[in-house]
Amino acid sequence: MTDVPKTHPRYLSLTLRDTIVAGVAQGITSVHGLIAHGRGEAFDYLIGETTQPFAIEAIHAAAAMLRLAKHPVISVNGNVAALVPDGLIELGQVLNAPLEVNIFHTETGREQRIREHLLKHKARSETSPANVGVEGAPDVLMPTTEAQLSYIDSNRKFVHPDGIFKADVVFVPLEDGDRCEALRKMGKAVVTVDLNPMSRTAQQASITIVDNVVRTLPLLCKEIREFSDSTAADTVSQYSNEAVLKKALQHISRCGNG
Ligand code: PTJ
Repeated sequence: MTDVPKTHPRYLSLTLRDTIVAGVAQGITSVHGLIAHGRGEAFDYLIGETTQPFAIEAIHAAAAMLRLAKHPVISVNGNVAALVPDGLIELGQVLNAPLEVNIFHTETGREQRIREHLLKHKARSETSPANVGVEGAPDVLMPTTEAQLSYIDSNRKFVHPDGIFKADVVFVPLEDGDRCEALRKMGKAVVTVDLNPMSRTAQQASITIVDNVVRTLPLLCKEIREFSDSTAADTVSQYSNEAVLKKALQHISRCGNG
């Protein structure tokens, strides 16, 4: 880790950089993930590096949708595994949902290293007896060749038959676009977290939380815990992703004007 003093005005942002760089060094995060992170940083800067009201609105709807889901699944790539392993596991616990490793950039052994990293953070696996007894710990599912998504050619098409393949709602933070479109075409709802409100994923998801995933996860877990099922269906039906994305874009353009 670099020696960034806590008093540095950009301490948090620089610490996150260290975390993602460490992810690459550990072979969890793709080197391409650094570029994706930089893109995210730029949008976070424009957003004000805090969770804005349009993100709160989306988090509220996402909590309702995930609470109502019959088979929710949390998709994990190399960036989120490095940035928020504990947050992903907490989300799996509150939803009683599995985590599924699914990466875009194919690299030998990276999927396994992500799995092991999640297990170290107390996820569970049939082949990891150490964590089997951990109460409520989510399972980690791996991609297979037995189940494949339609409408997609990349490595992301390989999924687990009991995971993303049969999910009704998929939580897909920091996505590259193609899979979000494929999942929607397959009739699944997609909740994403993406700092860029103009990305293809942001535009195609059912619910887009325009916020940094490190700020979103604790808020989302808290909302899910507190949500009343009696109001969830109304929250989902009244939500407009288009309107929320418009608010995010308006916020960004106001920042630009001064
Ligand atoms: O591990 P892999 O191989 O699956 O690769 C993961 C990345 C993220 C590299 C891959 O999915 C990718 O290339 O993604 P993109 O197309 O660069 O899109 C990533 C999106 O996430 C961009 O719109 C970024 O602005 C956004 N983003 C980056 N960091 C964050 C973020 N959104 C929320 N929180 C962040 N910390």
